[in-house]
Amino acid sequence: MAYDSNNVFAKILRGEIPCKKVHEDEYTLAFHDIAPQAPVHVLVIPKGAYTSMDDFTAQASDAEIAGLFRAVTKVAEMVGVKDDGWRLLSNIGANGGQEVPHLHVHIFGGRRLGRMVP
Ligand code: IU
Repeated sequence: MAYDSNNVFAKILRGEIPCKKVHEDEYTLAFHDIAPQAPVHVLVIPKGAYTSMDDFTAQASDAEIAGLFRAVTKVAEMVGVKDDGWRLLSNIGANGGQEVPHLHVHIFGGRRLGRMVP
């Protein structure tokens, strides 16, 4: 699937839509989810134009891939969930329930989370 540059996270990256920013670096932007599902619910997105983990792992540079995962752990620490445990999740494509077609990983935490049930 071709990347849609009009998706909402692309607009956030371009500064056309505001977000509650947690962290930004060369490779990533992290912000609070607009409809949090847990006391802590943050999204981390790459700055590059990737639809999902599928094209990201196929096309991104090693530096972009490392940058995303390093940012995830840094953000978990910044929002105070790292020591208590937290969850990382990425929905991929239609069956995965992905709504926004720009790669994003969810960080959930701040309470004991329910078990993952597909
Ligand atoms: P999903 O993995 O694509 O299903 O998750 C998309 C998330 O993006 C979801 O948790 C929404 O609440 C969140 N979100 C947002 O934070 N800001 C927005 O403007 C929109 C969706 I649209």
